[in-house]
Amino acid sequence: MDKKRVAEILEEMGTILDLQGANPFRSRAFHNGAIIVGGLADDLAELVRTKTLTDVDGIGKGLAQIIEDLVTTGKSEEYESLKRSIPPGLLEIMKIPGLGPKRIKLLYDRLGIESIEDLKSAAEQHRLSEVEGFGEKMEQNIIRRIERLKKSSDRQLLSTALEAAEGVVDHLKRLPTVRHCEIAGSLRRWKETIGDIDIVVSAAEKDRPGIMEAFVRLGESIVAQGDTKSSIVLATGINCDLRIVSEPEFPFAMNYFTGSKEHNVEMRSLARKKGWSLNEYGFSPVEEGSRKKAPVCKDESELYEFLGLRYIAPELRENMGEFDAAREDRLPNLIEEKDLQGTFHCHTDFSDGANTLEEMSEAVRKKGWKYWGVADHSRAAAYAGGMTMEKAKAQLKAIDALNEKLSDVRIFKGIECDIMADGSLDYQDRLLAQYEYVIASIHGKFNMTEEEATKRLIKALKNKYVTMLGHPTGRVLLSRDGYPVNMARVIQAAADYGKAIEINSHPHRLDLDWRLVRLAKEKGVPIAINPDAHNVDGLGDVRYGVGIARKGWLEKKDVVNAWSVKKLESFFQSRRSTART
Ligand code: DGT
Ligand code: CA
Ligand code: CA
Ligand code: ZN
Repeated sequence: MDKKRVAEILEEMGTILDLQGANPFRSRAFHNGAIIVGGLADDLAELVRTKTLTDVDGIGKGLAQIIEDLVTTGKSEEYESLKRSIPPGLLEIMKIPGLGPKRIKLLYDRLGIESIEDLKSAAEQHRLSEVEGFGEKMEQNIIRRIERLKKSSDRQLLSTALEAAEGVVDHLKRLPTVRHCEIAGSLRRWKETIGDIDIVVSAAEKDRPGIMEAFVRLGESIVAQGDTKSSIVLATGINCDLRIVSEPEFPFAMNYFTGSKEHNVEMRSLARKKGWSLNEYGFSPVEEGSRKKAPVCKDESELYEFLGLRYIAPELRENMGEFDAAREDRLPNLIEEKDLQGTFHCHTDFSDGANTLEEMSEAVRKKGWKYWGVADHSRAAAYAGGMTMEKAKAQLKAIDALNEKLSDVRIFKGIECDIMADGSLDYQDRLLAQYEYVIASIHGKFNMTEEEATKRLIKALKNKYVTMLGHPTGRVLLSRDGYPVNMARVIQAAADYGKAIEINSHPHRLDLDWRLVRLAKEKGVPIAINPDAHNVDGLGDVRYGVGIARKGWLEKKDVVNAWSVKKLESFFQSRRSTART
């Protein structure tokens, strides 16, 4: 580990101590240590080797030990345990200018704010002004700074990028000179976060300057402008690249710019084995001066066919086994949004949702779905309007009554029940037994070691009444990593106990991660694509969940909410009779 990184870690340790409200002398030792190490003229590794670190002014025994651990092993137990001692989101908040550790600690102690997301919503709801030293003006400033910070961060949410890209594509498609126009890049592969937007257009050569002119006008600023390639920055702060190619080149350009890089490398190597070199414009003979006529491909599927492969869907193009599967004709028949017949994990105004049971049912009917599952918050999630047992019982009655009335939509009675710190559930079995299904989720006490978190989740899965796990890692994309947890063990436990896991489709979460979705599928764990909807519009978020499900190789049969009401009724019932308590 080099000097710069060691200095960063010492600085971070000092900040964590500040956030804890530790003795200021102690934290200052770390901040000073960071400055000293960062400015060392001598070779740090040499100082460690000769055990002369403590000779440096300002570096005591304790600090020297930490530095030695970092330099020799790349790790420090003291650093790791300090990191575990605070919610990871608190350090993120430090990135917002004007908020020091003292203030952040105050907000954490008083309002439980532990991430940038928390802070933003508290500022928007004017809850910060309740705390001394914070006023309305400060709230406005904080919101603005958070927005700026998000714009400048190098990646964006899939949902933000998709919306922006679709706007650009709509615009370009309206130009009569544009033949084809499609989104490529990580967005077409449905990655959970996006670096920049890539769009490919086919058009006649003479029309290209005009198209580029129209394109760059869509940007807040122009990064580069040419006849075949331009790059702009859109209002959301995201970059957007446009390539224009000829009609015959279009499938090749789409394939190349969809990526991933790793997928492309393998494509090119397969082509080479057949004597062709492959690039974004087409095939050309490897042998110089060869008169071999390059194959023409009218679409991507012909391109794959030429290489002896079945068509590989963009979501799978990560070079993670898709080539073998395509060769051996065992690619999955990927789930599509139209396969969904309903969804679970929906909130109503019984907890922190905005709409009533009736309004949600109507929205579900309009979507053409057959059913939906209510899952409001349980008591422990007090900040989210968690229901008292009385309120929960009243809701159960209300659902029964509404189900009597509704003819074309079936409401499943569910609950999003908090998993307590020890892995037990927030509600007693007697109440849980009255639900048709139970989503178990963690909403508090994120401060755990990996072992603690893993055991906590496994214990919850083992509960007889639990049907599925909600947002399993608690991550918030671009803002907070999930708690450390051994998901392989958790997925194995779900398989052992016959439980399902959700893909939380909220664009900030997309949790279960698609890499783990594949593991769950291999283990035979059914997946629910859940919107975590807090209003009728939120139901639409299943779109992102479907993308992640496809990226995780899921088929219709793997997805709980592609099943019929009948199959679900027996699935929910059988979970209880087979599960151990
Ligand atoms: P991003 O933008 O970071 O979310 O990810 P991508 O995959 O959209 O990457 P980007 O925008 O840099 O490039 C788009 C595609 O172009 C990428 O997926 C594959 C292709 N590509 C770009 N650079 C290279 C390269 O150096 N080698 C190969 N084989 N392909 C490349
Ligand atoms: Ca990109
Ligand atoms: Ca790009
Ligand atoms: Zn939740």
